[in-house]
Amino acid sequence: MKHKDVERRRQGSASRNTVEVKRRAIELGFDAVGIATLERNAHAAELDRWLAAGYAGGMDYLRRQAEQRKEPARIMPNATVAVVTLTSYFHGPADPAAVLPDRAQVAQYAWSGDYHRILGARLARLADAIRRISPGARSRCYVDAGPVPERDLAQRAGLGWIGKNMMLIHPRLGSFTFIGVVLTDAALTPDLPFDADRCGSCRRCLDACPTEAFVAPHLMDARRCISYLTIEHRGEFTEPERRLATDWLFGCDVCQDVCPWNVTFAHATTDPELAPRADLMAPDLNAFAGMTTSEFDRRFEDTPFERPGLAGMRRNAAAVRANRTPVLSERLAPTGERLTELQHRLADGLAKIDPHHRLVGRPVSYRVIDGQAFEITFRDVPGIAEAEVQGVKRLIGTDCFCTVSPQTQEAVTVRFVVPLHS
Ligand code: B12
Ligand code: SF4
Ligand code: SF4
Repeated sequence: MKHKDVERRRQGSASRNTVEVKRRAIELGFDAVGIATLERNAHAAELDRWLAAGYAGGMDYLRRQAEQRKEPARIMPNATVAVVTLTSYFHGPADPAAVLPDRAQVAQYAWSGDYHRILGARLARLADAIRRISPGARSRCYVDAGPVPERDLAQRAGLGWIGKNMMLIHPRLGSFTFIGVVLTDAALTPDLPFDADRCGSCRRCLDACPTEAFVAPHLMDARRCISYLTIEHRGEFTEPERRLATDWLFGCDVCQDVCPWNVTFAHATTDPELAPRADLMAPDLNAFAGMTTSEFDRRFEDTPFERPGLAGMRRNAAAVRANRTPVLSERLAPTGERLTELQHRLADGLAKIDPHHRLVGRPVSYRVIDGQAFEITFRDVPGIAEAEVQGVKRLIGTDCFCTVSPQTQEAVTVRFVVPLHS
């Protein structure tokens, strides 16, 4: 047989096998699947710059794995392609204002049992299917573990683009998805990369981040990211870190919650294995303080809370509690007792007049303007009623004025300015 015919046959069988592998992946419950080549990561230089700038904080494993992330072909000998899957874990728009005062917010990806186990088992079944479809093929499965550049591979597999918030966004599923990868030496036909950038001029995610963690589009200082602080950071928080953690007990969804591709297109998942658990969606803030390790293991074994462990969850809960009590910044010290008194009044009063957490738990900052006035700014407020504004003014108890300005389509910034001279 001529070389050309052999090649044509090989390609024919590769594309038949590819169709079959994709069909099987959807049957197994993945929401989307694509095939990526393993050529050098087009964003290798960005990864180097990111690491060199120190933005990875204490995530030393990212430094150790950098060479493989840049050259994914080095991860598994003889691997030729990555079968990349997306699984939506979106449970619909979350309403932080609905979280009760003694409960705290958790990022949606952690609302169900451990995705490493659930998707790991699904990927193992997909690897079995690949072996059956392409006899003798060897595979390795990864989900959020190992030196795999998952978002880059997903983009290369045609599954979406990398948004300004660094999330892989699928045009139909949005960004609340887990990426799963099977590296394999089976002969499969790669998809075309998703080359379009559908963020356009939007920058909602960058503006909404409560900690200003984005240095620029596609560039995050993880040390300022609530997700890093509450999940990956080891040890106690410093005072500035504690403040950055704001009102999140575990992870953070703000830069995804505001994204139009989630707001408009994403649908809540019906995946039974990813059904939300009430004890994970909004845990009792006070439960962790007195919990023993064995109780924690019994209740949260096989959940994402295992990553920070009991010590980390205790630290996070203490930070949320402290952040719900407005604290004057040190910069205000010279203005003395009057401000301290105002702070106490706000701390005690807000909890009572603001049961829906319009202001309590929102990122808050304080500033003295020219030694003349004291400005209190609440960000990410999901709307505020005139009665609530009047309530705060009464708490402040002295002449002050309030401005409410739009921050995003869903959130406003509320400022109270209090004259200091009288
Ligand atoms: C370390 C890590 C984190 C860190 C750092 C996050 C970050 N943005 O890098 C922290 C702890 C902060 C984190 C947070 C979260 N994470 Co995380 N995380 C990872 C992990 C393990 C490695 C990512 C990494 O290498 N980061 C370093 C950066 C530099 O690399 P990168 O993110 O791959 O980015 C590449 C591209 O952005 C590209 N690039 C750079 N510049 C440019 C410019 C342009 C124009 C383009 C197109 C591309 C591009 O180059 C980079 C390097 O190759 C991956 C799993 C994995 N193995 O990949 C999960 C992963 C990225 N995380 C995930 C999730 C779900 C989250 C959270 C949503 C969890 C939460 N709710 O709290 C948040 C989201 C925060 C955010 N906006 O990114 C998912 C993302 C799924 C998706 N659809 O994108 C992943 C893929 C895990 C999984 N298997 O599902 N995470
Ligand atoms: S996860 Fe939260 S803190 Fe981190 S970048 Fe997104 S909005 Fe900012
Ligand atoms: S919020 Fe806007 S800029 Fe950010 S990822 Fe979504 S579309 Fe892109």
